[in-house]
Amino acid sequence: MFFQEPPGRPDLYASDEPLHALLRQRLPPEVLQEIRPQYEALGRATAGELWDWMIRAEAEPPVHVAYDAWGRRIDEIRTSPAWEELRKFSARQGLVATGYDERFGEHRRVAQAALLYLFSGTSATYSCPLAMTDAATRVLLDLAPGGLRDRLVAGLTSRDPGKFITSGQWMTERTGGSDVGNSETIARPSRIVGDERRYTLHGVKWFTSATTSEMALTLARIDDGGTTPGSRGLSLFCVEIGREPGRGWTGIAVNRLKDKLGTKALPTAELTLDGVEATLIGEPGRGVANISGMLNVTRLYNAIASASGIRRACALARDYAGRRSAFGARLIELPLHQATLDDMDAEAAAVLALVLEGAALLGRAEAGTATEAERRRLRALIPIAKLTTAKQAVAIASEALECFGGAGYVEDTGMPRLLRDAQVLTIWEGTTNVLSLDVLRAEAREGAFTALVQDLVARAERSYANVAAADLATLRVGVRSLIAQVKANMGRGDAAMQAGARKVALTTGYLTEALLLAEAADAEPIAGEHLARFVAHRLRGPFEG
Ligand code: MFK
Repeated sequence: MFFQEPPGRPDLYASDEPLHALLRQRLPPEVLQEIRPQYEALGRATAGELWDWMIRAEAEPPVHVAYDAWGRRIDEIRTSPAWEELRKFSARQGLVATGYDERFGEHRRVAQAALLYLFSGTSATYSCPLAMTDAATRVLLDLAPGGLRDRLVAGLTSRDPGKFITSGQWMTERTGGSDVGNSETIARPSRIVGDERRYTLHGVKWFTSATTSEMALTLARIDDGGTTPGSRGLSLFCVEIGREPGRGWTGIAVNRLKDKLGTKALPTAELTLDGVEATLIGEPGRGVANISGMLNVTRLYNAIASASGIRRACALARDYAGRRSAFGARLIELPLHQATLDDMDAEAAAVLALVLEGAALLGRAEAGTATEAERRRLRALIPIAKLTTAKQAVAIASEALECFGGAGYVEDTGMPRLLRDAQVLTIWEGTTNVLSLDVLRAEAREGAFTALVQDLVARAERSYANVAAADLATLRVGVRSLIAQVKANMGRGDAAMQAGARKVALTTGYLTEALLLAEAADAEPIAGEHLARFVAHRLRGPFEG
């Protein structure tokens, strides 16, 4: 009797040639030499303990216990022991800490992004609490009063599992996840402690991820005898969450956990803030602007999670193709299946190239070595990278399920999870449309899109080794068409600009990926092959050669 051999557990570092090549291109040899053993260990973990914890954490999703047996409100959120193992692993590997490690200078974010890329897809979305922890660190370092900063940053960036803490980010309210300016939560002045202005918060936060964290950043409207409507009335606060065993949370009630399509291991809750104390961060009324520093980090993490999910999906599909036979051959030997897998790998390489460019620019901006043009380019690149890679993550996850045939649609193969977990990447941290409009605003404020396009023009005009002339010609035409499209939209007025923003953003994302692959091809011919495939299936029309 025939039984199909299941897919194996690929080591996601050892087999990732594009990653090896891009890291050689992006990191100085001494940095790469220092951190490579960690990449190798993480790769082995993706085939070992991370895989086990991921399966277990998904099988034991968080449970909200509102009351104890005697009717006392306890609001415990019980997560799997495997979720705790993922927390400890993250600390030991310095997944947040590496982004602040001065030893790596401007390369810190690339070094870190590669770690996160190896981790995210096999982490049961533990990458979400890490994203918000990292982003909170950035905001506290940039804006928090000294006392608050000193109390929290050491824990957020600790490599010691006993000291490592995580942060949530509570932005979404019933009035809107995208239109944050409608937030209803009120902040009432309470007291001053040292250099900290404390308030009590009152309202409902509708969608709070990583709800088991020790702290959270959130927005509220200061009420000092009256409130200011809209986003100009919002201020940024840090909540240090107090929980007493058997007595619930101090000043917060957990209403319920969300029943989500995917990210099942990740606790996401509705909370009522009922007088919880919080510390003001930055100027009153500058909440949206101040939390934006956080959004830039979490959006990069989102793009990294997309790249990681894509890579995992491709690796599983390829592994399986070597084990499954049909039509008298292994799938890997069938030309059309082989071509499909090659196209998927090319897309994975393109996405990774974009993500590492975002990380490189962020690292330079944070280390103070970015030029003014690079800072503006980063401002546009982050939303474009987030929205483009998220769409690609859904497409590739769907393709990977197809590579498994019916098995890809059956829960206990683990494959459907790839698609469910990818779908959130287009939604949280700003939907495709919201981010496309963000690019328009960033252009209006600081010429961010112009800086990005200027860089694309310069890249398209260069010559490259290992890139076919026809492919480079397609990219040159693509950049010219993009500029023409933007000018045409501008000429038709604001509504046309908005209506066309998504197409412009996605086209820019794909062109950036392609031109980054072209650069990688200078040193690594394989990148030129990936580019050829990527150009053929993403950037050429269906009837072009
Ligand atoms: C796997 C890892 C993934 C991580 C998972 C985390 C899970 C968390 C679940 C969530 O989804 S949390 C909620 C995420 N929510 C969002 O992402 C909100 C989406 N909406 C937006 O991004 C809107 O564009 C925005 C709320 C920012 C619009 O609000 P406004 O009030 O219309 O803001 P406006 O006027 O555009 O900008 C206000 C100020 O902020 C301006 O500064 P100035 O006042 O100085 O002019 C802007 O320049 C600044 N700003 C806005 N966005 C910025 C920014 N600055 C820098 N970067 C940005 N991205």
